[in-house]
Amino acid sequence: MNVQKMKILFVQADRDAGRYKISSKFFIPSLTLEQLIASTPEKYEIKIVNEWYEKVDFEEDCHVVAISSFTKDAYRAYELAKEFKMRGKKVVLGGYHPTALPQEAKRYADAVVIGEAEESWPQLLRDLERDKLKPFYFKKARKIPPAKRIRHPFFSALQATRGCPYKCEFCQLTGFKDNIHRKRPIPEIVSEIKSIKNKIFWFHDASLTIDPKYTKHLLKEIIRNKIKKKWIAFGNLAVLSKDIELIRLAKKAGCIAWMVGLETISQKTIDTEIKKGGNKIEKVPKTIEKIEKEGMEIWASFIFGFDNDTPDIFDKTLEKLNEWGIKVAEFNVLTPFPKTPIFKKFVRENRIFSFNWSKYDLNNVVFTPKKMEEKELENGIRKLNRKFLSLDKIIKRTLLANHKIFTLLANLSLRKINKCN
Ligand code: B12
Ligand code: SF4
Repeated sequence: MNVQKMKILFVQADRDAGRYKISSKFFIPSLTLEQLIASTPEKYEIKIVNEWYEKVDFEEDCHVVAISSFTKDAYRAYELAKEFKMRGKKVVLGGYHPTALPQEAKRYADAVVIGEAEESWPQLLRDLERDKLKPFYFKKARKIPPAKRIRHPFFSALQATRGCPYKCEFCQLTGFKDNIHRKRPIPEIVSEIKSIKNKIFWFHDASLTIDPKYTKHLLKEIIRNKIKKKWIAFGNLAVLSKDIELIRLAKKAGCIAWMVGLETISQKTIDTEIKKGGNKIEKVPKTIEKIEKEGMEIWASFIFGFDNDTPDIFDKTLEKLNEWGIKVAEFNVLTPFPKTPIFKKFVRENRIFSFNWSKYDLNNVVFTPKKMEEKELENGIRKLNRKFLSLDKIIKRTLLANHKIFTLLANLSLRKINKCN
């Protein structure tokens, strides 16, 4: 491509583009875009549009359009690609959906980046400048650079590690070739945290408890450097249950809450269908107690629609939530994202009745459940949300929480997302 200074437009595609001005998503930054621009050589001119809260201008003055999409946003990404290609722009697609289905994505783009951008993206840009663009790019990142932050009103995000070794059957990461657990050097992370302007940040690691020795080292360095910021991280309850030192260090290092994938209250489902490394239901209440006693919160996420799930699973889950005193919880429909083991299983069993990707959002049922009707699954989650997220229950839980503002905001945003108003 023979131009003086190549201009790149980065877009985070959103199925619901234009529908929300200020939505709860606004409160969470897109680390994807921030890592992408961090991997872009300085010599290019860049512009960023996050469709979660910004509008794309098809007449934008640019040469290349780089679009990222989740599965639910795939059609929007393809629509954007078509519009920009019609206007003579080079279009590159990447992110979770193009990584899962690169051949599909290629039908709409000049090139597809499969997996991580750090090595592939600069290579693609070099090839583009020499008019030698290849259809597909795939290279695992050797080094994860600090994110280039897009100023965000409340929060920032970063990753200390990438990848996850647990291989849960429903998880998108399980289906990816570059899903290898890698840890960034601790001094780099500490200096990245220091550079963050917001007082609160999220660790977007798949799980910050995969290597407790590494995490404890990181936490000790955060404490030693007297960093006073607060943070939230994804973690594995089974690991936390065995490690009070990790829990205490996390609190001292600024942790407000752990987001944990409890997934189900059924041990049988964990053992036979999820195969997640070692979650033991009997240990859940004590672990929650320990974490709360040390001054942090738990944000638990659950999935419904497993083969063992019967229609009474919703009420039984609510009972357990109350018994365990969980303050924040989200409920998702089992979703067979392409390339995951569960997708392959459901295809083999001929149980997927909708390949309409815009429904792959953890709210719609796209497969035939084994022990309940499709509607029972959908309605069961809806009712559970209504009961758990009723205003009186939210207030009760908030009053009991260590972090009242966090608990209130998290519950209210889940209430809004799940349309419980
Ligand atoms: C943090 C997180 C969130 C955050 C923030 C998301 C964000 N993008 O910042 C929040 C809580 C908002 C969120 C919400 C949701 N999430 Co989420 N989330 C994650 C999590 C844990 C990390 C994402 C992240 O920040 N990664 C770090 C960035 C740097 O990595 P990356 O996005 O992969 O980008 C790299 C490459 O993919 C590549 N790349 C990406 N795009 C492009 C584009 C181009 C052109 C190029 C060249 C390269 C490229 O370059 C990047 C750097 O290497 C992942 C699981 C995981 N551990 O990955 C799930 C995950 C992404 N979420 C998922 C889902 C389903 C959702 C929701 C739909 C759930 C729901 N019902 O609410 C929503 C949708 C949000 C929306 N936009 O509407 C799924 C997506 C599966 C899929 N195929 O669609 C994942 C994979 C979880 C899973 N285990 O299955 N999520
Ligand atoms: S622990 Fe979380 S990130 Fe890791 S494979 Fe399971 S669902 Fe995916």
